[in-house]
Amino acid sequence: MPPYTITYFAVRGRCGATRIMMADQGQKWKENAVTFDEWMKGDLKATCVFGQLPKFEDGDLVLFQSNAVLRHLGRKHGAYGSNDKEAALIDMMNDGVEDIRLKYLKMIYQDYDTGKDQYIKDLPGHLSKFDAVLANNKSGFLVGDKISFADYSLFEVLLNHQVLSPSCLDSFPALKRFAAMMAARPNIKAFLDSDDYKKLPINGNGKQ
Ligand code: GTB
Repeated sequence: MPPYTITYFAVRGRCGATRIMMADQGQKWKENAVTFDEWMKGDLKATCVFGQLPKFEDGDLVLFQSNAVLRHLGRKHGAYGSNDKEAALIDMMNDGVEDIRLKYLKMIYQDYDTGKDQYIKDLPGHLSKFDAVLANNKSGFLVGDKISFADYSLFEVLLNHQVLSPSCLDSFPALKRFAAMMAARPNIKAFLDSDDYKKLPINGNGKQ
C-alpha cells in the first residue's frame, strides 16, 4: 500500500507541486480522482475541513491545504532546510510562490479572456524577484544547499507559466537554469514524461 493518498479533481491544479515532490523523493501514492458531479453531491465537501480539495492522507493523518501538505512532506523527507533559519527562509519563499500562484489562478478562473495579456505583461515584475534570489545562491536552489518544498512549488508554477507564455523565462537566466536543473532530476524527468502526469489538464476550466 502506498503511504500517501491524494483525493482531488483530475487536474494538476493544487496538487501539481505535491506530486512532483513525491515523485522526486521516490515516494508512491494513491490517487482518488473526484468528478465534478460527485463533488456537487456535497457529501465529500461536508467532510473537508475547509470545504475544499485536495485532501491528503498519510496513514491516519488527514490534511487539507496544499501548502500544509508540502510542508509536511518537507519535514518528513528532509526538504525543509538544515536549520530554523533556513526553514524560515523557505517559508518566506514558498509564500512568495503562493502570491504568484494566487494571481495566476485568479486570471485563469476569473479573468482569462480579458486579463491574460496584462497578466503576461506584469509577469517579469514577479519573476525577477525569484531570479534575483536564485542568482545569489550558488547551489541553484532557493535556500541553502539542498532542495526544499519551496523549490518544487516554484518549479511547478514555472512549468504552468511556460505553457501560458513560452518565452517568459528568457530574460531570467537564473530562473531558466533552475527550471532546467529541476526538470533534469531523474525522478522528476520520469514523472513529467509519464502518462499519469500528461493526462491531467493544468486547470479545471480548460484554460492554461
Ligand atoms: N487554499 C486551498 C489549498 O491550497 O488547498 C485552496 C483549495 C481550492 O481552491 N480547492 C478548490 C475546490 O475544492 C479546487 S482547486 N473547489 C471546490 C469548492 O470550493 O467547492 C481549483 C479547481 C477548480 C475546479 C476544478 N475542476 O472543476 O475540475 C479543479 C480544480
